[in-house]
Amino acid sequence: MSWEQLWLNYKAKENYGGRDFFKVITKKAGGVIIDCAADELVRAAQGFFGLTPSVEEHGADSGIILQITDNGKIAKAEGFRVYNKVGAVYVESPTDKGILYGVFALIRCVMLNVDLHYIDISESPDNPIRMINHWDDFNGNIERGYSGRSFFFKENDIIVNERTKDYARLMASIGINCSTVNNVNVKGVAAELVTEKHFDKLRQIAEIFAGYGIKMFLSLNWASPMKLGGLDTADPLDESVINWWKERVEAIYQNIPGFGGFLVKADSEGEPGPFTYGRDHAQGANMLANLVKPHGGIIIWRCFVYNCKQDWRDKVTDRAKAAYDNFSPLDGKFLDNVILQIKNGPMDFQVREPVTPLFGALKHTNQILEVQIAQEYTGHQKDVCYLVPSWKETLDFRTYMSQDHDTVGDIVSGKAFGGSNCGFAAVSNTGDEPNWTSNDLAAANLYGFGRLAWNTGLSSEEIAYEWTVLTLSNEPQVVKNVAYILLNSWPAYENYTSPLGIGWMINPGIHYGPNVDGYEYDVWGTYHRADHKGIGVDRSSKGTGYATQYNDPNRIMYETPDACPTELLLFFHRLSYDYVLKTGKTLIQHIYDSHFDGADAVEVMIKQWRECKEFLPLAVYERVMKKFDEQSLNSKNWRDTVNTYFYRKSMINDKHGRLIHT
Ligand code: GCV
Repeated sequence: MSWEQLWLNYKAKENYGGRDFFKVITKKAGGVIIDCAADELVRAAQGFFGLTPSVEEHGADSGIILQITDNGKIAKAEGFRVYNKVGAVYVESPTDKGILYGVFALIRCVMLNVDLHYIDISESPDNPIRMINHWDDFNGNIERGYSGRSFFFKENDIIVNERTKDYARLMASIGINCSTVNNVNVKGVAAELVTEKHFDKLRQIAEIFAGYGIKMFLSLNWASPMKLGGLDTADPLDESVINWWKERVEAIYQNIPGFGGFLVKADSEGEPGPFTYGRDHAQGANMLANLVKPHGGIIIWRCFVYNCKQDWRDKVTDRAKAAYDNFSPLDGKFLDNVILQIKNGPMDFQVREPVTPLFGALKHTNQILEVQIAQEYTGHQKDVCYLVPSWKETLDFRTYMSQDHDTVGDIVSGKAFGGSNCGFAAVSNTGDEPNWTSNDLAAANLYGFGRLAWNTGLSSEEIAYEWTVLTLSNEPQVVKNVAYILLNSWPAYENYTSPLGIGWMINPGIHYGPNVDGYEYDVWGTYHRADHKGIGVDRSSKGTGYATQYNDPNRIMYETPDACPTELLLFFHRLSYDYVLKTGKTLIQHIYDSHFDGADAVEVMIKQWRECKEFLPLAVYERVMKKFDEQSLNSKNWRDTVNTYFYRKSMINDKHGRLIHT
C-alpha cells in the first residue's frame, strides 16, 4: 500500500529565489541524525527544484551548512538557529537533534515562501517531552482508531518498513521526540513485547526513530510477572516481582539501546495495578523507576484511575474527583524519573470539560499533559473538529497554585518548577490509510499538536495557516476557507452535540452519534441526570464537592451558577430549564438554538469547502467531501435527537417555532 507525505509533500516550487542554496549541503558534524537531516534537504531539493545537491563534509562557505555550535545564543539543547551569512544558510545547534529540527524549520520556511536571503530564526522547544501515544494493539487493531489498521503491528507481529521511517520523519518535522508504539491497554500476547521474542524488530524501530531524534517507549501490563513469569503476585514490593522486572529491564536495554521507558495504565478500567495489592501508585511507579534509572529511562504513569462501576443512586461519588483524590496525596512521593501523565479534563476527552484540578495540586511531582488527537468523542474523524484551540485553552488555564508561572503550560513545560521530566503527550489519530488520518482535515490536529508542543505560543490561526499551505495549497481562497472551516469546527461540534459541558450523550461503547441516555443508565458514572425539572450535576460544595478541588479563585468561580463560565454550566450545576443564562436566554432555549446553530454551521463549512474544489487535487477534495456528507447527516441527527429529548422532558416550546422532531 502506498501512503502520502502530508505536510512533507515537497511539490515543485516555481520562481523561488532560494533555489541555489540547495545546490550544496555541507555537514560539518557527523552521526546518523545529521545524515537524516541532510537526506531531508536532498529530498526537499529534489521535490522543490528538481535538483540533486552535492552533500559534502568540508565544503566552502556556501549553500546550506549544518554545524554544531555552542556559542550561547541558542537557549536549549534541542534549539537551533537558521540564518544567512554572506551567501550561505547556516543551521546551527548545540546538538545534532537541534540541527534536525532546524532543517525541518528551514524546509517549512521554503514552503511558506520565506526569503532565505534574509532568514534569521532562533527557536527552542517549550516542552522537554513531546510525545505521541499510539493505542495500537498487537493484532493490528487500533483502540479508538478511525484511520484504518496499525502500521506498527499486524497479526501479533511487528511491522518495520519504509512507512516506519516516513512516520519518524513526519513526527520529527513537528518536533515530536518520544513515541509509545503500543496501546496502554496491553491485552493478551501484547504483554510479550517486553520479551526476547520481539526485541529484534523493536530494536529496528527504535533505530529508525533514533535517526530522527525520537525515543521509543512501550506500554506494559502490570500483571506481566504473573502472565509471563508464572509468579503468583504482581505486588510491587514483592522481591520476586522486583527481580522479574529487573531482568526484563536489563534485557530490554541490552537489546534496544536508547529505549525511552514505559508508559503505564494501572488500576484503570479493568487493568490491574498496585491497588490490587494494597499498595499506592507511588510504590508501583517507583519500583519500575528504580530499575530503569541506571539506563536513563523514565516511567510515565497515567492518572486515569477511577472507579468505573458507579451506582447512579450514589450522588456523592463523582468520577470527576478521582484523579485528584488518588494522586494529590502522593505529591512528592514519586522518584525523579517518574512522570504523571494527566488527561486535560477530569472525565475523558469530552468536547468540553474543565481543566482537571490535579494540575495545581502537585508541586513536587513531574507532570505531562495528555490530550487526544484521535477524535474518540469529537466525531471519529468523520466530523471535522480542529482541536488546537481547545488544547490552547488548557495550556493557558491558570491553576493559581502560585502567584505567577502557574498555568498548565507553565507546569508541564518546567517553567513552574524547573526540571526536564515533563511535557505534552497526545493519543494519535493515525492509521494505515493512505492519508494517515482518514479525514484529510484531521491531519491538521496531528500537525497542530506537534507544533503546539514545540511552541505553545503559536496561535490556532497560525497553525491552521501553516498546515493548510504546507499540505493543501497557498491559493488565497483555500487558505481563507480552510482556516474558516478549521477554526469554526470545534464550536460547531460542541453546539450540535452535548450542551454546556455536560458531555457524554454519545452511543455507549462506540462513542459516535447521539444517545442522550446511553450512559445515563450505565455504570460508568457519567451521568447528566436530566429529568422533567432540569439537567446537570451539582459539583459545588453542596453537591459532589468536585469544585472544592480547585484553588481559589477557580473554586469560587465554579461554586455558583452566576460565576461559572456558561460553557461549563451543566458540568458544575443542576439547573431548571427556565434558568436564565448570562446571554439572557433560558437554558432550554439555549439548547434548542445551539443545536440549530451547530447543524447550520456544518452547511456553511461544506459551502466553504466546495469553493476550494478547483484548487485542490480531486482525490483530496472528494475524500473530504465524503466525510462532510456524513457530518451533515450526523449533525442533523444530533440536533434532532437532543432537541426532541429536551422538548419532551421540559414540554417548553421553541421560541422560534422551529420543527423539533426525530
Ligand atoms: C485506551 C477511554 C477510552 C478507552 C481508553 C481509555 C484510556 O476510556 O474509551 O478506549 O483506553 O480512555 O485513556 O485509557
